Amino acid sequence: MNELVIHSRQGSVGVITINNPPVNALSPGVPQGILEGVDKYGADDEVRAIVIIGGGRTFIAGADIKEFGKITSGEKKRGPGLHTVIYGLEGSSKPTIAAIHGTAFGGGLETSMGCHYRVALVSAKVGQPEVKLGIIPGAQGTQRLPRLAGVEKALEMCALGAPISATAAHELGIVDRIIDGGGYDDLLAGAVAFAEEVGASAGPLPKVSERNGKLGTPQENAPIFAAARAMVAKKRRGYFAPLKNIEAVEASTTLPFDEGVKREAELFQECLFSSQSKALIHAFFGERAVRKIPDVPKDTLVKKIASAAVIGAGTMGGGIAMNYANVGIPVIIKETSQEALDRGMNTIRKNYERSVKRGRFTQEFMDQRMALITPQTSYDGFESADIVVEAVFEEMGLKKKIFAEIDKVAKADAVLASNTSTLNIDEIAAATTRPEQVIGHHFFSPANVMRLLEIVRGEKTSKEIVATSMALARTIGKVGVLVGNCHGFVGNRMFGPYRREAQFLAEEGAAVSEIDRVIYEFGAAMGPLAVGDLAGLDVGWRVRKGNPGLFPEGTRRPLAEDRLVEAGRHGQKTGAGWYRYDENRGRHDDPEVTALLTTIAAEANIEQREIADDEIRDRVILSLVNEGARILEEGFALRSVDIDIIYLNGYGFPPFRGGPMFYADTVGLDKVLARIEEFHAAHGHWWRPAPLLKELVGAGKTFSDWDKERASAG
Ligand code: 3H9
Repeated sequence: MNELVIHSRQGSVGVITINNPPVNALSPGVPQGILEGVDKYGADDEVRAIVIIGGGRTFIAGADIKEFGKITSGEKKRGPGLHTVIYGLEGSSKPTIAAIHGTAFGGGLETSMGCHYRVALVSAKVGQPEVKLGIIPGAQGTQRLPRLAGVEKALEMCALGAPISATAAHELGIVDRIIDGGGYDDLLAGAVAFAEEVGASAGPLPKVSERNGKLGTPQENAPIFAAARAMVAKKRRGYFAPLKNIEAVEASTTLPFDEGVKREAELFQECLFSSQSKALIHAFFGERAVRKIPDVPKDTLVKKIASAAVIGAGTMGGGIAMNYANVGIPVIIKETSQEALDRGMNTIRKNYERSVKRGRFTQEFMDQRMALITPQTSYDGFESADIVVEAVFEEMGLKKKIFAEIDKVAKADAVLASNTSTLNIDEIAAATTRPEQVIGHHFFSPANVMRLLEIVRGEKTSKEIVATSMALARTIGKVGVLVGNCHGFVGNRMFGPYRREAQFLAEEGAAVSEIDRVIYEFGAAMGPLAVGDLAGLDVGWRVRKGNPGLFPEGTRRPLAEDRLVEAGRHGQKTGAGWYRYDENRGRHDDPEVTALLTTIAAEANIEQREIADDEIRDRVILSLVNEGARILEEGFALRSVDIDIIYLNGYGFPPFRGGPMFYADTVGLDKVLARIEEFHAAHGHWWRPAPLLKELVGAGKTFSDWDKERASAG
């Protein structure tokens, strides 16, 4: 026995408890500890059955993902590890029972499927989420799950990775019994009782590997696999692993069990070494890394947020209010006129109704949420709100006026948040007598859907307000990333160059739809020009007009969007922008735009030419990298992975590329720098290479190295 796995006895039942907090991952030592338990109780005449259970809050959440990097870097060899355990559990002469609470994910579910039986608490979840890490289940999951749940369900679970409830798992035949009660003790007692029952009965033990009844015939399976491939092509465009998951499950239906396991191992290996898997694992750990703020210790006081108030019932304000209501926090929403308030509440209601229609939740649930939102035109009740979020029009004078008002009405220790997307948070904070309580909460549209929350720390923002905001982000289901106070913060500051380059390319002769196609094929949800049309071209136009300093004298400035806006083409909402839109918002190339671009080029002396796809890709994507490197160097983002998480969750950057900074690491920073220098020589000012990029290339380092060094330094 090692300390990661504890062996104990409850009467005639041997209990193997995994003790590897926080999630009982199958780290080195855990598989061995399980196997030792199986061997020990197998040899013990007084033991009639063996229960395997997770200590703490969960069963086993899967293989230890940290180990994968060691394998792909060559630091470690992949051994038989988990397979030996699974065969050991299945081959045991005494019944083996997995007792599941929390999550049985990945290798956890696979371990349980090596057992003869599975019991679970009703609150438990099971799943094969490996695909989200760019891999397939590599410990027989693709061969065992179809044998228990049937081919169709196994395909869905492996190719999409969504978990299912214990109840659903019971109905499908994955779980044999739901244990009454809600706690760990109930589970253990229920599992031991079950083990005594099966331990007392004679007869052969059921082995999942021998259960072929649900595998279907080739005729039955052909349309199922075709449908799965079509579904994946639609829902997971550009991803590698979903297709490999389908292939592996298919092997379970065409090959004998052991051969299927071999095929699974080959496909697992192929996926594990893919760049997509590395990118998705980077994103997994990145999402957790961004929670760590070096100078805000874990024990910093986090204020309890039990009530909220939002100022502004526009699209953003309404979405923000929904976030609070969705997690049961009562929220006041304030507008200046009854009419604007009614309009805002109507939008909120419609959003909820749409979710009810789609079956995402019940009418009752919607009614409860709506009841938590109090619309009003006064500041009544603000004195007891734990957080006040301002979400009014993006105009400094107005924001300052609102913050001065909030200062008078909000309770002494309330969090005062602004949803500004570009403005100086210190200037806003200075309108109050308590700048240490002011912080930016930059939500992304639609605020009730998008996962990103940029949390903008002002010069005087207190650590408590930072810690509270980070915790609150999780409570309302967002990925909170702390950023510094610069124009556009991190996301929008980088988005400027991204869209600027797209415009420059169009002015230089690349067709509008070609620019968007290249970036779409790179994996983005939408190309940069189509995004402009969706968001409204007038938004950027207003920013440019209001900030003449953005394009200093002597630098090239984008001309096309200003001309489009001035011609009344504001994007989708006016039926025309970069494209022309039909009544169903269908997008069409517009010769008028091509003609306008030719005119602009002639007037501004821009040579129009054929532009290759790789130039389009690099000019658009590497503009993000160069600006990201500057942001890092200036300290407005804590780590390069923070930038990646912002781009993955707020800007539709393809997850399988890991974010712009990780993508640059993957390409090789020397190659990235060479390309940027090439663009600098050809296009001047905007492509000056970021000094940090040069420094990293000089030292032979990556952005990930930079993050690691910063982490170990502080
Ligand atoms: C697999 O199983 C392959 C197999 O087929 C076998 C092949 C041979 N490994 O998310 P949290 C860490 S692939 C290592 O904040 P929650 C996490 O980084 C695996 N570390 O908690 C964090 O660390 P820190 C398939 C892991 O309550 C801490 O635990 N399984 C792992 O919000 C807490 O995590 C999956 O993909 C891991 N497997 O959510 C499941 N899991 O505190 C991945 C977590 O230092 N995990 N950590 O930042 C999850 O989905 C969630 O963690 C879970 C808990 C839902 C379990």
